[in-house]
Amino acid sequence: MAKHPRPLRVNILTIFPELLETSFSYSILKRARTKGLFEPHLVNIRDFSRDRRRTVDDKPYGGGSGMVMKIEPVARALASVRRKGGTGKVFLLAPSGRVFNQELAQALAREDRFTLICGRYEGVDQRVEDKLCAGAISIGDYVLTGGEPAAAVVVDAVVRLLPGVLGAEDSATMDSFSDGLLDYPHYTRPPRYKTWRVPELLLSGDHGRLKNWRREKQLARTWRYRPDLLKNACLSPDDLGQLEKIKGWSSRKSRKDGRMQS
Ligand code: 9D3
Repeated sequence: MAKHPRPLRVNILTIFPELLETSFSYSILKRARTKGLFEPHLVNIRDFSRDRRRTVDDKPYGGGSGMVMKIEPVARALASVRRKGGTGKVFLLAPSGRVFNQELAQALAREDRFTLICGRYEGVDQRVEDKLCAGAISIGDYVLTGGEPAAAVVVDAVVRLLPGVLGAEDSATMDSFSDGLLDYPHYTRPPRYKTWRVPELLLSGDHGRLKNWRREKQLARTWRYRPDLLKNACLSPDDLGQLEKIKGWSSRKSRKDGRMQS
């Protein structure tokens, strides 16, 4: 851990700051704040509306259903952040953005600050993304009611990567995921719950067989749930042999279960 870790400052523009406050107040994120490693700064976009009703949305040009978030309150909220030390890179959270992943989380963890804008309604005036942002970020192919849960996801993934946030144990664990495969299954006591047993091999203390078993489970899970990951995974000749066996098992199983033609 660095001697003088500088906190990561994350500014979040939203019309529901309370919704995000709680997501930074538990567990590892709470500890990161206490340790001075993470400083969230929530900005209520509505505070930057100038009419009596604190309006932040309006009807879309060209018609259509739903409302669009206006640019002025967002631009003024950003300007206020700029006056108080700067925004860093600014991202709009939107379903049409670049899909968030671990690589982007790592890049953001290297910044000293960044700013997220949470959209609401059917969308945000496009000039916000085009003129005020470095880009737009989506967290995946499903429809949320707004950008706030997405901001909570981005912040969670980034903050746990900051030096000093996780213990040395966890950091070592992270290395074992860098091969691009899914994790192996985990078990703890008791060895038998009702009739459900922990795999015998895990109780045996045979480290050689344990290592092979875990690797095989990683490969089998990845093949089953995320075959797309195998294209970029770091695989040894042994892994490739193992994988061919797994594929054989799963195609025979599929025929047996009637999920395949032949
Ligand atoms: C049919 C048009 N809809 C786009 C899929 C409109 C729309 C739905 C939901 C526009 C905005 C939203 C609110 N979603 C977000 O603000 C959002 C989001 C998401 O819905 N999915 C994944 N990532 C994100 S980041 C922000």
